[in-house]
Amino acid sequence: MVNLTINNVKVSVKEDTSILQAAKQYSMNIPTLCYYEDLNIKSDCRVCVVEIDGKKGLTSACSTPVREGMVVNTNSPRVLNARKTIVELILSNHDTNCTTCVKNMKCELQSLARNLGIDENRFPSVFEKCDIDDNNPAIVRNPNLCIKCGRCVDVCNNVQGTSVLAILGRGHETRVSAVFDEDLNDDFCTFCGQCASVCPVGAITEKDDTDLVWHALTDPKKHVIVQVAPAVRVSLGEEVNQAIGTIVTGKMVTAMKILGFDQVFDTDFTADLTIIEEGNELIQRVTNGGILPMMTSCCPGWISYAEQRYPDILDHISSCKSPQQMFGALAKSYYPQKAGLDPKDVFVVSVMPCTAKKYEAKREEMSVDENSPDIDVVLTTRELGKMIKQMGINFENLKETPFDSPFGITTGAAAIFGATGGVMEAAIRTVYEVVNKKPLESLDFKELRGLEGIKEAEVNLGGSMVKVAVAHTLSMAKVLCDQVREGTSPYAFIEIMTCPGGCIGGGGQPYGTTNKVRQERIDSTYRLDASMTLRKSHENPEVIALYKDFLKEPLGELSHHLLHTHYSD
Ligand code: HC0
Ligand code: SF4
Repeated sequence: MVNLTINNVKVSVKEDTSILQAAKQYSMNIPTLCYYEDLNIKSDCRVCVVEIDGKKGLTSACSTPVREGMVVNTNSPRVLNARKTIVELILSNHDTNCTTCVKNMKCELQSLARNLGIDENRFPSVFEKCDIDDNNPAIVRNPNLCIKCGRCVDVCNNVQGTSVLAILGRGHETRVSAVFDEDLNDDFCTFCGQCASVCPVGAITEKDDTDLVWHALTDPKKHVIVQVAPAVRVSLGEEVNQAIGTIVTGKMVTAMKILGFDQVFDTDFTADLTIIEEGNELIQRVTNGGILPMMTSCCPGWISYAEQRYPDILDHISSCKSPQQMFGALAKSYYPQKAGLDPKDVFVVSVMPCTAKKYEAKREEMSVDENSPDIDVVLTTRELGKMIKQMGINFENLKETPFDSPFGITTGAAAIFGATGGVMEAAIRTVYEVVNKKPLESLDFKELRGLEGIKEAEVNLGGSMVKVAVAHTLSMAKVLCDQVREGTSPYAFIEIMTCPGGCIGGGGQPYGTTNKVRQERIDSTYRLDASMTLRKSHENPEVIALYKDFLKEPLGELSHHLLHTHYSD
């Protein structure tokens, strides 16, 4: 352990801890605009400067490890003046029209300026307005708000390995942009939104579609229904002042009824349906000598990555649409039939933890009726939080309401879809029992849970041991894809999720998502699973009824028409 003094407090921390982390462990937060837990950026913004006894200049706390006997002052007049000067200089080259900014009240620069008491800037403005890049279906990039902290570049390059964003130019010309200064849409963007998730200001955000939903909700001709993804119920609470990981399912449904949705349905229902279709597809591929390993298809960031970078392995990807799109297809076919409505009057909204779902819903093959998309609008968890606040709902005091039928009964298998490894675990629970014709002894596949980059397990299917693997983040997906490309993959089935931690860490989730937050959301997800009476997709009675009344059989003609798709290179 290393002993030192920070702001007159004697502290003792592990070797190689940075001054920033040491202070944090003792409840003293040193401000920063570039440092982000889980990322690898240091000393870019220099807001975290501190004074060290015996040292002439100021030192950045994020990049300096503690030393025995060090005496640190994080708030001396010299430090405060330097910090204030740095922030004033950033503000002098920034669009400071805060009230119209999407990140108003959630902006790290704004709250830092307020904490430093910057009422007036001592430096003249050198800000020049440039064009906003909003050609991407999911992400908007506003260079007028960028502070060049480098977080988005780091997450895009190092976590996702997609290298779409770069810091270009020098000196006054320095800027963050898509490589070659192209539009974000022209490059290899996967729409994952991880860049938006870590941006400290409003420079990269999801496309805000809340106005489209308000408009539909006030249109008397529209029957507006909404589906909510598995990961939203363990994260929406953070948007409305609940503790991280609070499970808010019932209150969330009530809030959406107050917002004016005619029916509130659960994407978990079509997650169960996906397991039936995808499970049967796997069994068919294994027994008929089909292409293996089969890879999951429910994550649109992964699909877009595969289409761009691994066009030669697209045959490995399951033909199943994602649960979001299976819901959309049923919402524009089966549902209006059952509810006695004209499909043209049904307006379908999704609430997803994901920005790439906005892109998925716009893909042209995602329409039962070629003139209109199955999903009309996709909102992120953050956008739903915004609507709840706009409506003035006191979330904490809401009563709980169950989801509506016929897409309301769900299982624990579907609940865990939102965590990395969850889709695989859900699939194994069903495939094992269908193939082996006996119940699983334990439903919990602990080796597939947690934040390890790649996880694997073995399952006995019909007497032979079959290997499966799970990867999250695209840099980890690349490892498994390279094996598939080279023909060396030892697996029969692979789950890939684009975002760190799976959908619970999606690009549309509440800001401040770190590994600690991811783990809490994951823990809630498995608590939810353990608390449910039904924990296997093939035991969902509403799914069984859907096959009986409408689809007839898994992988049947109607299923193929509505629930399956193809990919293009
Ligand atoms: Fe996910 Fe999904 S699990 S991708 O993360 O499969 O977004 O939560 O809704 O569609 O169900 C996201 C989450 C979903 C889908 C489901 C899958
Ligand atoms: Fe990179 Fe994802 Fe952002 Fe696209 S959305 S620029 S892939 S981090």
